Amino acid sequence: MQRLLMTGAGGIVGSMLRPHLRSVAPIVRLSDLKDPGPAEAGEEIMPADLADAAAVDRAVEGCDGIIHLGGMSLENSFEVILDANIRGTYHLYDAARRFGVKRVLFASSNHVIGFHERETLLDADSPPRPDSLYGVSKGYGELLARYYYDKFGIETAIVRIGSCFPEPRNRRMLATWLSVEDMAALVERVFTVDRLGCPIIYGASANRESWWDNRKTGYLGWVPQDNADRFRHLPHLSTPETDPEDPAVRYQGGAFVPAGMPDRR
Ligand code: NAI
Ligand code: 15L
Repeated sequence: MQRLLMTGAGGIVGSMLRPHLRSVAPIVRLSDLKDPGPAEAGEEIMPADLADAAAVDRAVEGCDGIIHLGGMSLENSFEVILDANIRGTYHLYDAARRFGVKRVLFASSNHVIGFHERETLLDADSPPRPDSLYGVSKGYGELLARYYYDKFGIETAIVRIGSCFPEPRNRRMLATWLSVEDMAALVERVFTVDRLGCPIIYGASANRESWWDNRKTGYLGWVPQDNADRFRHLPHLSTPETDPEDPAVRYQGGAFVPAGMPDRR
């Protein structure tokens, strides 16, 4: 691969992943609404609003692979989600089709399945149970990825990311945490494996507590190495959760589950 596009490059995951991409492609094109900072050797900066089809075309043209992180990453109004995640992901895939991009990593989310209870072990074939409009929009992105694979042969790794942050932020993340090193190892597998197809992969480290089973994607050879347990001693992670019947504790989506509907813009 000669040129890899990463959308959402200025965000939390994009900023952490950026230094790990040198070994994946000689040229990395970084795109976002916001400034991801100056280009380093082997990098290009190309701002684009995902809602702007022409801008997305410019970002995608000339690239061989895409890591699609850009978009609204939390619950928000339908209008915001519509532009960033629904229109934006369509613009990205249709540009990929027209400019001949063959492989994509789509940052989906655990909030596609957030209404499953924690004691239910999920795998790639578990039914979606979104916990938010945000989760619904990621489910749409997953279907779009599947459609562009079946119809046009564009391969996508659909990664239902758990919680990708430098450290787990709460007790729930002892199960959902994904270290950037494990994410980078997944990126490497996605862009080097001979055949990718269109798998659904749960993006979590090898945490002792686990709600997700990735055995159906064992062919990728991705074996996460990190474990959130090394943070368990931290005060905010060692305090027991107060009420096991609290929906934020009972369901996999955590605080997204009981959160109210966002106001209309
Ligand atoms: P983030 O919010 O820090 O980064 C998203 C980036 O997308 C931001 O830099 C933002 O400027 C950009 N963006 C938003 N709307 C845009 C638009 N209309 N056009 C162009 N760029 C736009 O989110 P984070 O945490 O880095 O997540 C990256 C991706 O991974 C997101 O798609 C998120 O939904 C997904 N994800 C992240 C998880 C995590 O734990 N960090 C968990 C599950 C999914
Ligand atoms: C997500 O999808 C969000 O983008 C991220 O900010 C976290 O809230 C994460 O899920 C999570 O569930 O911890």
